[in-house]
Amino acid sequence: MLGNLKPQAPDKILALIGEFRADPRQGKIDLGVGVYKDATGHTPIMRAVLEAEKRMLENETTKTYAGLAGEPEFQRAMGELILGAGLKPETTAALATVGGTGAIRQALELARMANPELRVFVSDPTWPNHVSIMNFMGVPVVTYRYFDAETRGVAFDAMKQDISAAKKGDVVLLHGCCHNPTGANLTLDQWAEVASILEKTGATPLIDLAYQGFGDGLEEDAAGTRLIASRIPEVLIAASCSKNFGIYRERTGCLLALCDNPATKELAQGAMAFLNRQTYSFPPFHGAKVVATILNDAGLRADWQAELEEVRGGMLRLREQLATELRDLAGSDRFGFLAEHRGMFSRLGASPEQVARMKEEFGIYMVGDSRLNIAGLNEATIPVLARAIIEAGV
Ligand code: PLP
Ligand code: TYF
Repeated sequence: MLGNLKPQAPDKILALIGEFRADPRQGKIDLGVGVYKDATGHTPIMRAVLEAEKRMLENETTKTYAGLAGEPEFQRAMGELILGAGLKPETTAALATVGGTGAIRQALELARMANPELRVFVSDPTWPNHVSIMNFMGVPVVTYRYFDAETRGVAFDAMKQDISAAKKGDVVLLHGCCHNPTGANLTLDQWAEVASILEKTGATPLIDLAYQGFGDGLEEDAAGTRLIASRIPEVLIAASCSKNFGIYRERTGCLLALCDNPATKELAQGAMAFLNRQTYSFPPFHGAKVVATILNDAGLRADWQAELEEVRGGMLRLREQLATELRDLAGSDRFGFLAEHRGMFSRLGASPEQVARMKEEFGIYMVGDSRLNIAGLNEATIPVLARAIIEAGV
């Protein structure tokens, strides 16, 4: 039976990890997979996470099953982190999931249970896993234009035109902040225009919030999501704790379904718990407990926020240094977008040949669409990258 299986194309981003490791060159630079790294190339465990784990080790007395939809303290803390004072617990269903990816998958399953004819509108480009999951599920994907290859900003008029075609029963997938892979984001005024289109069409937004705290700050990065939540009656939010808590391998995420009345919330909550049960029964506990412990303790929370701010500020400084270096080398401001983009990624706008040349000649690894992970840089490698970009003819 299993011999009938067909080979699967590997994830291009994850494949880069192996390729980079196999490269024997000394000065190679890894700007591939989206994992935060400090100046030494290490992905540290955050201080508050270590402290929360220490407390858990001291206090936990059982490993019996916990909540099928997650623990209420985690659901509540995540709801407040994402929605702030706008959280309405009586109409918000919440589910602990296997990372942000699990939240996206369960959101799509939930939407398809509610509408078997579901179509999903996704930005062109988007995180490749979005499209891959939808293709695997057999859910039709419609792309909307998003990235302006000339300015490397958002092609907002085109985006508005394309998402206007989404109808009631369709889902429009939006990146809450720190767009992956481009780094180009909507302004708050543009979020308001998107909300007006969704109001008019009745389509349901699914907001993928994987980088809250990595762009302009915890509150700022949630502002678009909060605006949509304040205006649209039904909103799905798939949040990841992998990046902002640095707990990638613990697989921690959460799906929120904002409903317009308590009866619908009960239906959604029941369907979401059912989806967990059908997929893996109970969601992972450890990472969710770490997150709840941090968010519900003033001291740990303050320390976590301070460290997250250091991480965010460090990436912003790297962006500015790279943009400055390139301005000096290019003699123009055409790479100024690198300082405007937010989050871990920027799409450089290099051709596949130029990306290949940077890898072969300079040992610089980025994703084939010229997405680079800013956190993979440090003060010493910025000039190396800048020279490679110019020499490759970008
Ligand atoms: N969504 C986006 C846009 C991402 O970049 C990621 C990356 O890791 C995820 C969701 C899911 O993350 P995870 O499943 O590791 O929590
Ligand atoms: O885009 C990235 O690099 C991160 C990590 O299948 C990632 O989101 C990449 C691919 C994948 C899972 C996670």
